[in-house]
Amino acid sequence: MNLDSSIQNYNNEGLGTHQRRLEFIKNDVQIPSDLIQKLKDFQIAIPSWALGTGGTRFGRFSGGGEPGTLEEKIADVGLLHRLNKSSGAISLHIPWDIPSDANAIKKLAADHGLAFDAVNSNTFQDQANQALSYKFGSLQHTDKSVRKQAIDHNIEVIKHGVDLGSKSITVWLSDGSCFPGQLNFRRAYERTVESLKEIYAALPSDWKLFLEYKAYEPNFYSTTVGDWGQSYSMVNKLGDKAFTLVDLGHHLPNANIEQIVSILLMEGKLGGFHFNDSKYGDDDLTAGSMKPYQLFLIFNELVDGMDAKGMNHASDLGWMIDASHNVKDPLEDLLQSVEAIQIAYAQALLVDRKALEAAREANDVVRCQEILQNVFRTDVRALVAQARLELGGVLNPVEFYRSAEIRKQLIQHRGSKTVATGL
Ligand code: LRH
Ligand code: MN
Repeated sequence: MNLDSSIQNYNNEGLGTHQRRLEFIKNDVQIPSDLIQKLKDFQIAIPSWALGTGGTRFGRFSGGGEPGTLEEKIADVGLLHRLNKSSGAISLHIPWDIPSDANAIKKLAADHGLAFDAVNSNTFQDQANQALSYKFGSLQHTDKSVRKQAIDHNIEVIKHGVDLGSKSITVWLSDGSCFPGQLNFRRAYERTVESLKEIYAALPSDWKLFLEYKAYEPNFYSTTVGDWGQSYSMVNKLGDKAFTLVDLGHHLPNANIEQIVSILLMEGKLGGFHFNDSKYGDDDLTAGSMKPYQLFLIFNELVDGMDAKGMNHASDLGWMIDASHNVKDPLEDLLQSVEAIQIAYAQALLVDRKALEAAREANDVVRCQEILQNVFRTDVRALVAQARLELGGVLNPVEFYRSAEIRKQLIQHRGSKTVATGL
């Protein structure tokens, strides 16, 4: 039986239960008339570097059937999109995923209904044929020729992106220092901005540059683009096409990420997200698996802030996942992340903003919490499933993925030893 008909059969079996659940929430909650359409338009890009098993310095436990080529990675993202109809883009990492034939890759992606989101440069590793090392940084490096090598790499990444129809580049710099005294912070900052200006100058007119900050790792004393303030101050020096990218795992413990998001958005310098979750460091875990309330609070600020600026929820920010899978099937993990993000967005669309603002202006603290937590405790999964169903997707993607034994089929086709490039 082909995939389409097994999906049809699966949905038919679950339709009754789904409609009861949908009826229940429709009777229980005031659903904005455009909510389902907004969920259907909301597409989340899948990272090309998170389709295999990740690992840590202590070990890597492959699950088998991993995509060994860019073509197989596109097929896997295409499969995710076929199931949830919400993963309509792939974000490539260069040089892990250099397209051998850009037009062929572009066509293959289009056949799977996929576009190319931000391309990612990599100056945090030394490639085999690389002349100069990034051991002591890239755009911050004390040696001008190392900075030039890193600038040229980013410009090359932009070229690959242009060939694929991407409209943005994400620059994450591992640059920093591991010990007190090692680095002149001001020089490192100035050299990084000077280098970014050369990359910015190479941006096509309709492109964006996302500068991703991170508190620590792989440097463990300072990171030159270490927090939202450093990234924000740098992108302001670059120009209107430069924005800050928020990776949820890149903050120090207890950082108020939803507040950071609201300010960057208000300032017009929020470019997009790398969604994941974490309990301790940059754990790159499933979105919504540790702190689902924080994910909801972030989307609550996003909907409020984007509506205040008349922004288009689906297209005005970069919605991307950045995860690494140590113990879960990568595709199941990604399906769970997309679901958690859609749920947080749907809940944020249900918040009665007029009532919330009135309670805030009245300093009715209890009422403010009641308004948010009533929504957070509302089960919106039937709404997310309805949006999927209307796009021809699966009622419950993870359950279907398992019942169809898709990983088993991938292992039969690809074997158990294939390794996907990436983290
Ligand atoms: C750094 C990071 C960055 C990517 C890498 C794969 O921690 O979040 O976004 O380049 O992971
Ligand atoms: Mn990231």
